[in-house]
Amino acid sequence: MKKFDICVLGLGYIGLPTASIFATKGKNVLGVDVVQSVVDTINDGRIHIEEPDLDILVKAAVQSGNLTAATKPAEADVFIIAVPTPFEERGDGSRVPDLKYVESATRSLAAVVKKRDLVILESTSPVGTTEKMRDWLIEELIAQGISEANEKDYYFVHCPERILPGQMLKELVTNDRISGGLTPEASQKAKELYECFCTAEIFLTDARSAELSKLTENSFRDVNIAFANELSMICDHLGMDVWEVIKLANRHPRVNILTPGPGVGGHCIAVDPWFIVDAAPEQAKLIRTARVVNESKPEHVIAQVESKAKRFKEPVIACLGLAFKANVDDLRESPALEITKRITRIEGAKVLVAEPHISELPKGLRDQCEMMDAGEAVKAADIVVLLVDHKAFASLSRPVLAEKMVIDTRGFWK
Ligand code: SAJ
Repeated sequence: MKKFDICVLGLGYIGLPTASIFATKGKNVLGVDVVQSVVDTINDGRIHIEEPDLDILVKAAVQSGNLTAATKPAEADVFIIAVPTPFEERGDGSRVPDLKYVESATRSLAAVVKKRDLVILESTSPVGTTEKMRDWLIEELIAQGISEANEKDYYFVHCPERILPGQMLKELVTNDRISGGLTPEASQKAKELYECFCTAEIFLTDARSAELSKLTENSFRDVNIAFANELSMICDHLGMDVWEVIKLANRHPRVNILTPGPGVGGHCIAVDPWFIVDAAPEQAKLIRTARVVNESKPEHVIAQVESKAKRFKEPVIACLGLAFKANVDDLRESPALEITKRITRIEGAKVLVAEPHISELPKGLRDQCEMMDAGEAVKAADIVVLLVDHKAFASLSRPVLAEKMVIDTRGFWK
């Protein structure tokens, strides 16, 4: 079996750029994904997700011979786990973290890990997950007959990813990082590894502090977006222009209100605060309320569209954008998608969808609406609902828009 420098488990939005950048820095990297088509695409030097310049990086990494992909891990000195950490929705409305992907990735290492290897968790995870990762691995090694398996023989670290979709390749290099090990030696080893491409500071801490600081960053942003979204609903209630209010308030030297939108999406900010709420439900009042406010925003937009649609017998409604935010193709937890699905249920409505970042409509919309170019959709519509501020929508004809009923959830045309 070939031995690699690094084995990255999970070749999604985090794992693929990380594996590729290590490969272009001369490390011999094996990328692992359970989906065969993803593995084939990468081995072909192509990508299965959209991110600026990622295609160039992956192609260079594969062509150099330093990046190969497979469905199973192999021997390496370092293992990086970058798999999803979703939540599970309980009947009572509470959400609990679902660590099944981290657990199965960790257990899969038992067949290949050797003493002194470094095992890094990059996936955003609830407090205590790095300790669980250690326990799962030792348990699995013992189950496979290595009865002397001991946690002291391996280095376990949490190094949360912090990169922003749309600017991943830049932020991968220039963002400060946190290296939180179960031991100081583990933190130090991971720091030395990331220094091969990270030009910013790498801070050493313990694993639990690393886990909570990552969750805190995204919860901080969620709370701030909730403030903007709540303000937009207050302004709608008062018949006022939220963009004007925010513009003026932001002229105060210590005020910086974020931008309201149709809700908060993506696999990070809409998910991570729940991990804190789950861990400390009595204490996390503000964080929970921010989630509730942001989750209520799509409903508010739907009500606005329904109210305008009532004025037509058979309204034609153009929904602009399905992605969770501007200039990406990611539909995970997207409020735009949720709103569009609900709009298709408005009686008598014909729904036209423009989403320049995807080539076909997702399931659940395919039979309910028509996908078309944004300009054509706007021309044909009675009501235009701007859901995502994609650059591609900036050139839409203002005179044509002026003739339509417009719901601009992002203040894009202000
Ligand atoms: N949004 C607003 N108004 C704003 C800013 C964002 O409505 O003023 C919405 C976006 O439209 C989107 C959602 O919030 O639906 C999240 O977008 P985002 O750009 O704020 O963040 P993400 O989810 O793309 O990436 C975040 C980043 N975290 C922080 O900025 C604290 C990123 O650095 C993390 O690496 C990433 O989560 C992650 O993977 O955890």
